[in-house]
Amino acid sequence: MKFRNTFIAGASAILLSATGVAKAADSTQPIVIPLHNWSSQLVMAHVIGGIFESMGSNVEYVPADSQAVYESIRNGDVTISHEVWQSSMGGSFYNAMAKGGLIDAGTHSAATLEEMGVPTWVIDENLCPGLPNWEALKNCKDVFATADSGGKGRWLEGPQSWHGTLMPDRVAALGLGDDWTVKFAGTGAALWAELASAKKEGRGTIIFNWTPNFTDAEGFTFIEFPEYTDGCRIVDGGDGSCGSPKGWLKKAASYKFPKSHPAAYSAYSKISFNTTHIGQMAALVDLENLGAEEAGAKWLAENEAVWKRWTK
Ligand code: TMO
Repeated sequence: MKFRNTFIAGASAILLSATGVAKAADSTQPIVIPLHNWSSQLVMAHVIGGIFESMGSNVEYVPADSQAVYESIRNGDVTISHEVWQSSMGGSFYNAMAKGGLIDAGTHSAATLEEMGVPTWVIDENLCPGLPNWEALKNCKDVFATADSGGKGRWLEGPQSWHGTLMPDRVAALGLGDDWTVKFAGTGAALWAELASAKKEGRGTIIFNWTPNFTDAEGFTFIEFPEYTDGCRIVDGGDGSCGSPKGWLKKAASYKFPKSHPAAYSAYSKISFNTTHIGQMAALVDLENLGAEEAGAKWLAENEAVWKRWTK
């Protein structure tokens, strides 16, 4: 009996590829996928998890901080990070890579921007003449003042876990500190609630936002700040008076993933979502009010032509 069990286990761990070369099968250990606090990332977690499951892999989801996750991947607690946004996460990603244990598993085709901006109707109605040039902000703090902003314009940043003091640093570096104050939203959903209420009240609002996102379809205009250059941020030794980079969106993985799950890793390395795909994923949650898991299942069912080819 013992011999037979060992034999079966051994036999099932070997597959023959088309070229006739023996290949190890994927481990039955779960692939650990992190869950962060914005909608496309949560939906894409379930999309990618569903792709892995369709190939026979086991998957586990864990809530994770979007900066600390790269260290968790390096340490082996998390297997992948499927939305590495250059502007907000590039630093943590490269720091972990330099220490060893984390690999670059490729780049999505979507280009990204994470930046302050206004709903486009604010520009169409000329609430702050000169926008989207940032210098217009020097003359219209009153249009963006709120009950909690102490007479200054309110610059509504996302949750502080996304970029720390990047925006307060920028406001100070651009000499806007006397007129503008940065407030942090508690959640991504609070940003969308603010967009909706500002529109209803016909009141100007400036929020942190990004593309790809569901707001691309509604019209959102990013403010044009002094151009980003390598090293311009305070964390990188600069004075902080620059905007965000027009960036990439990468996929990170544990260096062990290609060996533990060769087939799943091969699919993962081929996954490339574009701006439309990512906007759809966010919209399923932020406009259609689905849960992330349900949204992921719906997206997979409606887009087999996009993802099935990556599993082959
Ligand atoms: C990382 N994010 C897309 C929320 O800017």
